[in-house]
Amino acid sequence: MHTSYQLLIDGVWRDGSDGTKVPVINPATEEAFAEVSWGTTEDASLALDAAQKAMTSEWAEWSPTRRGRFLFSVAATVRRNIVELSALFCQEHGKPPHQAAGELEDAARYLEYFGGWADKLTGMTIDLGRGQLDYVLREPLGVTVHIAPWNYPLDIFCRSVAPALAAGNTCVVKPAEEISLVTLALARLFQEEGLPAGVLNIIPGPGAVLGKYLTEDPRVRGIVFTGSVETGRKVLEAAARNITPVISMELGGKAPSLVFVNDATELDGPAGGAAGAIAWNAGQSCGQRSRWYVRRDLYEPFIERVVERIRSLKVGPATEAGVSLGPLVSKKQYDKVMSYIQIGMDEGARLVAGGGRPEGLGDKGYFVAPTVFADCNNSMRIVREEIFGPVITVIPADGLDEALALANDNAFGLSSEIWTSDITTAHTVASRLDVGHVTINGSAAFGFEVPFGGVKHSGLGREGGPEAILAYTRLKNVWVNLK
Ligand code: TXE
Repeated sequence: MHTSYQLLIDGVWRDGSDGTKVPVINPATEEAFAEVSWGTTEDASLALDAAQKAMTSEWAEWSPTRRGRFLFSVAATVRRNIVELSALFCQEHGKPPHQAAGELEDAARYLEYFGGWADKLTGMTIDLGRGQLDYVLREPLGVTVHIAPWNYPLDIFCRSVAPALAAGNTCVVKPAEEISLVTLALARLFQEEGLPAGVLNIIPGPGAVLGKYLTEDPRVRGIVFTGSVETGRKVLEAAARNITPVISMELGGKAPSLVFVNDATELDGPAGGAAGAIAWNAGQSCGQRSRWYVRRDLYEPFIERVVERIRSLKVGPATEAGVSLGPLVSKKQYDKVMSYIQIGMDEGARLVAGGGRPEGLGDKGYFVAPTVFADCNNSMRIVREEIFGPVITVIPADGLDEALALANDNAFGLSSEIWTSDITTAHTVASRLDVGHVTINGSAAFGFEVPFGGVKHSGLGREGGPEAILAYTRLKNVWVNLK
């Protein structure tokens, strides 16, 4: 049975002003299982009005402590509803259940982390001498616009909405075209927990129309964007019109992983990491380790070990037990990844695993087999560009200096990784990688307490950690003549 989802504007669930409803496709079956109303620019304008009005109504009376407690209570509700939310998430996105539940837990953690910050934001006083008082107020920015992608919709929703609300802002969120039901379902929990009308508004719809409108509007005092570099540029241009602060932009990556372990007996860790990079979210991650630079003498053993590992990865629909990777999120993403696989073969890379649809899954569903390309080099498009699928490239390197130079030779600079048992090598590499995020001997620490974000084309600003919440505030200096 189809279920219909609506927009949230000023605390009211409603259809879009022109009545457009779009089918929501399960990427594992290619069948519609629900429909969602899309908003128009008229709806976006109503949402901005509501968010602006909310800045000076009941919400403004909420103390920081109350805002923090509210976020804790939403986190608890997310956990109480994790089974239903995960089921919807799997259906809409295709993620296996353990990954859907993991992302919901992450969402809850963002709510708790930033909820904890709500009553810890402070201003300061500045001593200018006798007869003068100078103090600095830390205030919310005002109406913030959040443009979200489809790959980690709940994680990304909470990592920006939680600090925005903790700091006293109001929000208008535009989810990605591909994934909006889980965001709307989560927003319902915020409403049920008693968020005043207009503080959180959700408008699904086309980015080219709604995203453009929202980022160009003068009522907006902060923009958060996660998506592609190309759209990121448009958002920056739109923000420039009204000098709207861009709080953060996370524009993806092409993360290198350097394998410089001592010998072949230490290859299990990195080979497992490579298999994980393929499987987790079916490779649709900004931090995916997609370029593997391996010590030349360990290059072939590493490839063998990775191929062995990925044989045990089960591809299939989220409804099947033991699935490691589900389908890609949409036909658009499936076509993109398939076209890169063809590009890799045309460029002369050696296909050592995968390379198309997995066997035994029929012709329905956007499934791509775990794919490994060896004998790659930095001039290939599959090494330079973001594929965003279950595909990795492996490249031999003659020594650490060469591996570092190759790793830094990319337009992106988000995440990276080094595998080594030598402590000096580990920290030397960490200091020389031109990125915002380095992990040593494994992949973790992408959120909550730590700053996550990139350099170069990977974007600006940081998600997670104290700096993230400060970016949702502005300073006002007040001087008093006491004479
Ligand atoms: O991205 P878009 P798409 C990368 C990944 C992927 C590629 C394309 O490589 O294959 O981008 O994905 C909204 N003004 N990433 O097409 O277009 C849009 O509606 C304002 C990496 O999904 O950037 C959606 O809500 N907003 C990334 C959001 O922007 C606009 C995650 C992202 O869509 C807009 C996703 C406009 N003019 C994709 N046009 C990451 N950093 O992890 C569209 N949008």
